[in-house]
Amino acid sequence: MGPGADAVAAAEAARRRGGARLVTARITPRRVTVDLGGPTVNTWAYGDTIPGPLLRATAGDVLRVELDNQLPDATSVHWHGIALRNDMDGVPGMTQDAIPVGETFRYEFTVPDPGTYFYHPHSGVQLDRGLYGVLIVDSPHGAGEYDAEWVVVLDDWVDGTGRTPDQILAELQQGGENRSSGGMDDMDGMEGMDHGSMGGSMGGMEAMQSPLLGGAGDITYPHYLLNGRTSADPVTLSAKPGQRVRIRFVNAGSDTAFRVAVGGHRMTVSHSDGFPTMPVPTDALLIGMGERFDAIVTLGDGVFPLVASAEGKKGQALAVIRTGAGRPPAADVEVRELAGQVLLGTDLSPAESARLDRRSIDRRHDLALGGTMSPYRWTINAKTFPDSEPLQLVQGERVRLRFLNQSMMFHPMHVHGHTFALAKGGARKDTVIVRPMQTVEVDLEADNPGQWAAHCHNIYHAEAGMMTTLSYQAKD
Ligand SMILES: [Cu+2]
Repeated sequence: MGPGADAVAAAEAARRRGGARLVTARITPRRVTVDLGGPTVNTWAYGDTIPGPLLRATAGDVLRVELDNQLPDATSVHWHGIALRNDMDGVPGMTQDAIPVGETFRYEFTVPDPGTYFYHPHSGVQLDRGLYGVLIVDSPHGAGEYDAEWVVVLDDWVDGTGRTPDQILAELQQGGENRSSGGMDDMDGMEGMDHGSMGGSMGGMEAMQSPLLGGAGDITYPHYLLNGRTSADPVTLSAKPGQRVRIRFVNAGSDTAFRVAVGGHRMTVSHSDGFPTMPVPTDALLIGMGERFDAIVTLGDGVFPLVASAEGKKGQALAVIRTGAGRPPAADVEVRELAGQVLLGTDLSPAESARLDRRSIDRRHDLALGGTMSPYRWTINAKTFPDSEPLQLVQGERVRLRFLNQSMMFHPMHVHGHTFALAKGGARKDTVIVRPMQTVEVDLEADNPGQWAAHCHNIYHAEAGMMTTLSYQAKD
């Protein structure tokens, strides 16, 4: 059942309310020169800033975005986390043709659910340039109980510092000896490798291990950004002492999970991938690529660092929270909370309103995750996309997906067009970290017909094959 199927239009019609408000925007991806707060880089971005324009709508609205492709390459936009109509999902070769250089494409779809989302290309490794922006969908029933809101977008940055993401992917794929290993198949050859090869870009096992995630990434980045700034010249977030602030965290990184914390404070997690959770206080939060978390913080009086540490890597991004007098923190400030209690998405429970109804499972699919560094190849069920076997489902079914990580690298697995529930009463999510050798089961309601990508949100893994299709079949 393709993106042009009647069932896709019918699903959209069912979402569309009479008199729905139309929210319009125009986004122009193009080459830019951007100051990252220290380094100035030539890169690709959605306009003059990184992140790109903040889009905001209310659940039930129709979002219409004209995408004017001024890049030197074909592109597309994926509306990450939104359960939208399949033909607007932005996956070239699956839901649309790539938008050619110099042409425009109109994305238009109903936004069904409130929450924190983001948009980015689904073309090659373009996401690892400056091409990302946040989409906030407000509830028609009003905001929650907080005084202010901050959007905090995290990114790992290399573009314009001597190599492009495309060059890095090519280096990984050209491979060679002296390679570090993320894949099981390479385990025997790990000892004694020279990890200083490839111009220092590829991490060695020592440098790229996380006690929480195992293999923490394939790439060492020179910079980590918070709202487009390095820690050398960070953004300042201002509020008043005692205010309750909702922080909307988005990890737009391509190969880096971030551990976030606010110095001198605890955070109370309230949402995961847009959907409300049972509130949980924590010192720190681990955010995989493609994941979003909202947390409430009640602010003290003074100046505090908000730190996003590159998990298992060297470096951090920073924001300065200012509610009163005080000196700004140093770029390499150490925040005690980062070493405290760390929450992952798999630790959360859904709020009552986000619980998936109890139902028996109609269909099960296994997604075995594997890979090797040499050759650079990441697989689902031993296949690389587009040679993978599509996973079939039928509208109306309850489907259980089982992610079986058979590699020594973590994979944040993302499913398009649906928000799944972590099995056995876990939180609603669309992206979930699967740790090395871990199995994670998720359930989803097959209620959005079409052809949907399911892939690792490490963009290098996805490009090296770790992607498959959830393929709705016609009912007989
Ligand atoms: Cu992966």
